[in-house]
Amino acid sequence: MRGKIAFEEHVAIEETLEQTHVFARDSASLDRFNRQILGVGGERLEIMDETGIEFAILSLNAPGIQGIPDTRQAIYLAKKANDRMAEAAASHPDRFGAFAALPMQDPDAAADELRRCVEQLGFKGAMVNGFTQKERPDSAIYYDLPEYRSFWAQVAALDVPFYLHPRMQIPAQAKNYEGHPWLMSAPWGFAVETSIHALRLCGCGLFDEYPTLKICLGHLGENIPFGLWRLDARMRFSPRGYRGKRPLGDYFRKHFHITTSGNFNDPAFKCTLEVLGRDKLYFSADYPFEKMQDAADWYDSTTTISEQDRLQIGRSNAVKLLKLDLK
Ligand code: GRE
Ligand code: ZN
Repeated sequence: MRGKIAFEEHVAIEETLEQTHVFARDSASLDRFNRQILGVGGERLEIMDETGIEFAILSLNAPGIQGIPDTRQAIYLAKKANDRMAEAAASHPDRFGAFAALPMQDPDAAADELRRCVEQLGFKGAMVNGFTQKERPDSAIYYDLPEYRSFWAQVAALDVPFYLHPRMQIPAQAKNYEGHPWLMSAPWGFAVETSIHALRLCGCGLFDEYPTLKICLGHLGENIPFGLWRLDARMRFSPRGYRGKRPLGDYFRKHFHITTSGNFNDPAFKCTLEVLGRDKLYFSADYPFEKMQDAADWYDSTTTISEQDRLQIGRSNAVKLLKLDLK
C-alpha cells in the first residue's frame, strides 16, 4: 500500500545516542544503527519510498529526556532535540512531522515546551518514554501523580495526542528481573512497564477530569488488549484504590489509540482490532529498531483486514488523529 503514515519513528541527537547502545548486537550493526537513527534525510526517505511510507512523525529515542535526572539539563536537551526535529520537518514538510520530547521532570516546563512545539513549530503531539527520573538516578515518577494535572490540562487544551512509549526499567525498580537482563528489555519488560503506566492513567481519574485526552500506545497496545476483559472482570472483586468513575475498559477503549509498531503479527493484530475497533488502530514501524520493510511487508499483505480497512488504518485514521494537512 502506498501513502502509509507511520508515527513511532525515532531519531537521536548526539547527547542521547549512547542510550541506544545497550540494544546493539555487534559493532557492525551499531555503525549502521547510529547512521540510521541520526539520519533524517536520504537513507530514511529512500526506505520510506521503497516501503510505501509517505509520511513519518519523528520522535526522540528512549529513554531520551526521561532518563536525564538533572532537570535543567533535561529542559535544555528537550529543546535541542525538538529544534532538530523541527528542522527536519521544515526541510521535508511533505515527508516528516514531529512529536515533542518533553522534560517531565518539571511539569510546568513540559507543558510550556509542548505548547511551544505545537503552536510555534507545528508539532503533532508529544512522545514521552515512560516514567521520568528526577534528581536521583534511582527515582521513577509516573504521570498519574497529582503534580501532573496541570500538564494534562495543557495537553487537553492543545488537543494533541500523547504517545506513551516504553523505556527500560531501572535497576532500583527491577529486583524481579535479576539475572535476566533480556527480560527487562523490548522482548517483554517494555510492555510490562508501559502497560502498568497506561493502566495507572486509567485508574487515577484523569480521564474523568479531561474527557478529550488521547493517549497512543505502540506495539499493538503493550499487551493490554489481550488482558482487558479479565482486568474489568476481576476489578469487580478487588477495585482497591481505583479512582475512575467508570470501568477501566471504558477508558481504555475511549482514550487509547494503538499502533502496529514492532508487532507485525496477525493473531495480536486481530485481538487488538476486535477489542478497539478499526477507528483506533494505526500503522507504524518503530524504525530503526525495526525494519520499515518488515512492518510494511506484513501490513501490506495481512489478510486479516479488507482493502478499505488497510487504507483507513494505514493512513486516514492518522490524518484525522494528527490533523495532517496532506494532499
Ligand atoms: C523502541 O523504540 O520501541 C525500542 C527501543 C529499543 C529497543 C527496541 C525497541 O527504544 O523496540
Ligand atoms: Zn519505539
